[in-house]
Amino acid sequence: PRPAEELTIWEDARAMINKARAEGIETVHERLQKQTPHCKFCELGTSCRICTMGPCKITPKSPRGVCGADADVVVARNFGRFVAGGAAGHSDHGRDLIEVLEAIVEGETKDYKITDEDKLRRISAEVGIETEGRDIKDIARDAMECFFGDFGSRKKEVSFLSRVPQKRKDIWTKLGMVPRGVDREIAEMMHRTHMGCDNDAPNTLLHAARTSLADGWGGSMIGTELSDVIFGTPTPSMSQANLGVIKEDKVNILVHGHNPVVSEMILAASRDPEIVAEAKAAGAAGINIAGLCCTGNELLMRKGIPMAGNHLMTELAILTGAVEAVVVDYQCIMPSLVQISSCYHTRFIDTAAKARFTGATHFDIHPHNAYEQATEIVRLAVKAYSERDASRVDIPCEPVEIMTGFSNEAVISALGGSLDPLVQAIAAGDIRGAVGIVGCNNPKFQQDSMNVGLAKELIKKDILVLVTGCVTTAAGKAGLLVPDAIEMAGPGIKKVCGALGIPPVLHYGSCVDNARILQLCAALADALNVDISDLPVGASSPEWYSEKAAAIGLYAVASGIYTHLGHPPNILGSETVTNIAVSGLEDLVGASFVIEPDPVKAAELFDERIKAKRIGLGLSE
Ligand code: NFS
Repeated sequence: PRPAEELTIWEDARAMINKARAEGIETVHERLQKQTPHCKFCELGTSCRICTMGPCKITPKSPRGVCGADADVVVARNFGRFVAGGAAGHSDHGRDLIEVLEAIVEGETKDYKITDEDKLRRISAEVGIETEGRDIKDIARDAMECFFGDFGSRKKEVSFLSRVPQKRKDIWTKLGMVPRGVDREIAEMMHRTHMGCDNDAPNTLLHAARTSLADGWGGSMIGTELSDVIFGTPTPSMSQANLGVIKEDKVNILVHGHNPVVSEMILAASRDPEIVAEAKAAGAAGINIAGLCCTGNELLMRKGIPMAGNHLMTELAILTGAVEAVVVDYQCIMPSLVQISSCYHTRFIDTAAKARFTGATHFDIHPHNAYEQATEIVRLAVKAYSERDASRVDIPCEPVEIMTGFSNEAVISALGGSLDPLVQAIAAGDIRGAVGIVGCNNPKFQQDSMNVGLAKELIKKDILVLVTGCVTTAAGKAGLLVPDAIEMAGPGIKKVCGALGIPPVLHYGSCVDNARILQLCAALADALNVDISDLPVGASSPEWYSEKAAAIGLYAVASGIYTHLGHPPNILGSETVTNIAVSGLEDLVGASFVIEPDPVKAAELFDERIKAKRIGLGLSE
């Protein structure tokens, strides 16, 4: 096996990989090795399994599938479906928030409420709902109807397109890329890629972009905004990250997945004095909730709950031997967690009808029973504590401090009520530009080497970094999410962030919260009276793996944001598709993808891009 040092840059991860090996427990790294080399056709995107005349693979000797589809068509169809899968994930998550809002409006839950009434009024007004002098429940009902409507077929465009600069919308209109309805675009992608429909690769790709826009400006944005309405809009606070947030003397519950709906209830139940007393009676010092992946990000942003780890830490967290329960909702949850939990006293609990795991304990959680179910789950964890084997516990490090909670609302308030100071800092060149580094871990890369490496390089060049998703924990563990990290930044960032007392790398939330970054870019473009593609900004997903990340990358590009990926999607089997992705899109939407595995080189590419955009705006380089 490859040495742990090669697999990850982190001490806590290395310790747990070695513990797994010593205990004979298989992790993602061993499984990757067994799966390597991967199928070349699948890697290139040139295998087709969408009908039973096949499956087909495109080779020089057989350049067309049984139906006659060539490499371009096969690759474009596969990629289109890949993006649709990602958009479906984010957007179905968004829909779940509308259903919670519905339960609140209909009086079917006492566990959830409207926490940020101001925000509900604000976003309702933005989508054209009358708010003046109306009762909050009536506004909420209209907002619920409006957002449910964004998923359907009766609208010409999703409601939050009200936030998109007119120039951008004109481009989308011209290209036939205006997202009409979330479910509609996803269903149409499935239709177009059925055998015998859209057999023109560029045309398929335009619809893939439209589908991704329905995610970014539709489902994801609704998910973010309603999560803020229901659970509170994030404000800056301090917390901690890495495996050291798991506490030896406490009942440890890890919440994992993406949606705050269940995890917020687990958190509330863990603070129930009666259950805390039960934990103490069992000999524990208390109950400790820590997060993994994006559910972790949601609780971190709003409640300051510490982050145990990102994607490649999820298996390793259980290997500490000190986790009583892993409570999951959906997405990015490796099924292997069930097996690893069973090697310890750890209870693995699934909570969503649409994401069940063989071997898990299932709790059927809905808005009407959520808190009561959560109390049962926390009690299960308390019970498991007495079964913990102290001789197998190893918590390999002390936690690192991080700052979190940078919603746009929090940033604007820190700036004194408007974006003007940020615009001025950009104009003056103190902040030369901004890049959102987002997305995952992938065992094909040394964990977090690129996520951290790129962030460090960019801030040195006075480029502000915003992080979401699994890059959050990476940046946090590297010490980049604290105000002191300005010491690692260039002079301009040091001056501006130093004066504001904020880090040079800002935690902007979970992956659906990339919608916050879209909104910020749109607001900046409006403030400068330009298009988003004119801004000195970029996006990157260095270590991405998921369909969701592909959807994010594509909506960033389609929104006019130059986007870096550490490795390509499975499209290289088609020259046409590859060329569109890395250059052709530039002419169409004013931005494209760039693939670069080296973080230093990637930072240079961003530097060049930002220079060019600054000059375009009449600013100094
Ligand atoms: Ni994003 Fe969040 Fe992490 Fe990647 Fe998965 S948790 S939605 S997909 S792995 S960043």
